[in-house]
Amino acid sequence: MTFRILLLLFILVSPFSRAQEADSTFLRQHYDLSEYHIPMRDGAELFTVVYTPKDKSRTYPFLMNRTCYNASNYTDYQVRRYPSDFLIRDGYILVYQDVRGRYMSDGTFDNMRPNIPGNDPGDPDAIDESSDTYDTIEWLLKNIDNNNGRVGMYGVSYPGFYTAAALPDAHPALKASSPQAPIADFFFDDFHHQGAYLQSYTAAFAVFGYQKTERTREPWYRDKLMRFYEAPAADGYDFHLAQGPLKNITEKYHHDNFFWQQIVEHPNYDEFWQKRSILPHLKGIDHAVMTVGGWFDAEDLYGPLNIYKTVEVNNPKAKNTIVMGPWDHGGWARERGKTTHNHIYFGDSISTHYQREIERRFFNFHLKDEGEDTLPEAYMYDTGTKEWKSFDSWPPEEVKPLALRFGEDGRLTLGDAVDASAVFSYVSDPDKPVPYTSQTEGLTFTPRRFMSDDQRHAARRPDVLTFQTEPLSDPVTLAGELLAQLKVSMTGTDADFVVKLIDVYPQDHPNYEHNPENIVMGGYQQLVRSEVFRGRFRNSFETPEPFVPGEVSDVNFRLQDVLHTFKPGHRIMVQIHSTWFPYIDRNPQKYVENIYEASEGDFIKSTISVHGSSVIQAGGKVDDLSPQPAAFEGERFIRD
Ligand code: PG9
Repeated sequence: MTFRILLLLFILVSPFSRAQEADSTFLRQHYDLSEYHIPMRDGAELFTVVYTPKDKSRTYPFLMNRTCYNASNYTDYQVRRYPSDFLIRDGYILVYQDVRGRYMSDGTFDNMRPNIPGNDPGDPDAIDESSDTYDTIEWLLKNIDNNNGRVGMYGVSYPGFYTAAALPDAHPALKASSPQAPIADFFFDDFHHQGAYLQSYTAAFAVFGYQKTERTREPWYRDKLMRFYEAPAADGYDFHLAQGPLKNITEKYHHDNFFWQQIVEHPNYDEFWQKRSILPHLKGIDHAVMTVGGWFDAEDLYGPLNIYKTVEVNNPKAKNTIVMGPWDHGGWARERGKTTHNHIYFGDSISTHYQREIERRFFNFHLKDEGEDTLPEAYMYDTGTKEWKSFDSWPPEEVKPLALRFGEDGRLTLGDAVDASAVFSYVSDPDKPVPYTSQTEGLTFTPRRFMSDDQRHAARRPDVLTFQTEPLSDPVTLAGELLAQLKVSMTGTDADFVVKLIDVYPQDHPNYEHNPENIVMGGYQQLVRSEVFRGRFRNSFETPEPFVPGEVSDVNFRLQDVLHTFKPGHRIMVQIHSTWFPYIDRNPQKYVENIYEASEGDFIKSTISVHGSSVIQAGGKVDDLSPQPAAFEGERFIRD
């Protein structure tokens, strides 16, 4: 195997650190390890690893992590940072379970298995992640000694989804849930962002698109994953551009991948996706929920923000809180001493602070009646001032949205109306797409680093509109939601729109001390928030529509929330463009029914215009003018 493949496997099977070795030693000294096959109501057995404290003088709550990423990774006294060292030492019954259809568990895997409302233990056909969790908890309470009758759940990423998926019709013993970087809806998280496909995820499909044929502790899809890495590719941009249309990826890499086939067959937000969103089912929750996310999470940012907001709206009885820190995907579970994203330094031991002062207190209070419930409604990190801030609501009710408007000569103004008759145009060429990173990177398993990356490479391109304020005389804090309200026209009949919010450093800004790549910060254009929107969905995610050439259309879409203070001397910048590669697949810009089946000849240049009456609403709670994803529940479609 080449070094690259070994490295990928090493990344997939997370490396041990000294701290983890310490965990392992402590676990061996203080915990007993057992493995079980727990029967579900339909007879399927789910493989479950359980660590029980040796000290039988007291009882303990359960702390459960349900995963599609191999519970056997947590056996042999290796728990790999899950949960934190603090919780391990406080004493819990630690539970790790392969979800249905994965590794050592029985059954068929279904990505984001649809929730079936209600819970009838006597109905072996109504199976979902909620019923599997319910049956598991019932079994644990009856079969594991020294438990105190309470259960906590946590999980990062897909396991974060399984934590959220246990919330509807939850078992009464479930008292504390912490969905962390949870997926809420694969049409808006991970594989898609608002209908556009993340081409940077192409390799990841191998992990989720093949059914295993037996109980196994090893990845059964490894040969499919390696298809993607056989030919070393130093430059992911060139590699993906050389693939041409997505249908070539189907033929070359994913011809036998059931999940990829589902993606291709469901390019619009139809029942297939609607049934897999967990958001419409987050009701009837009456226990504590702490949702955790990272402001620089390139994989699941829609999920934590929308799960928190949906629980808040639908469940007045739930003790519902959100924590958002300066982390990338799951960064709070790793302590590297100096907390940085890329090379942007945020402070020391921020993950340890979170683990010790936030997460540990949350579980100990709700599962052991220890300590006090001091967590605010929203504990959010300001990525500009680099400090934690507490809010009584999120988005903060006291904040009114600021209007960012576009003027001639690349001016961005705050609040003033500018020349609505102005028109800003660029020629978007899918054969020369805007790179999504300033660096050359190889093939990613999933994108990570770009979320605070320098944007000067894009600002210098003629197919990127760039607007910026004068250097600020006073600090400007954007706290809350972002809505892009674009008025657009084009010569083509389809287009994507990428909007970026950027913090421009003064030319004389010093370099960061902790800066191993020696990146020059003078004039740095730090990405604060970005989002893509596939314009065909501007009126409905279920029913796409072509644009009429030359006709001005409204394209309104949400970027994910921010908490960022732009300091005096800095500038606020907005960039707008229509390709973002290979993070996002290329829109042909000639409307076709299904972009996954587009041919080379469908890809055309298009002159795209953004009109001066466009505006970005920033901060607080914005008018939600973006198309609302329809909710499927039972036999009825519930439209917001
Ligand atoms: N964000 C993680 C992921 C999902 C699907 C493909 C690749 C990564 C996760 O949610 O586990």
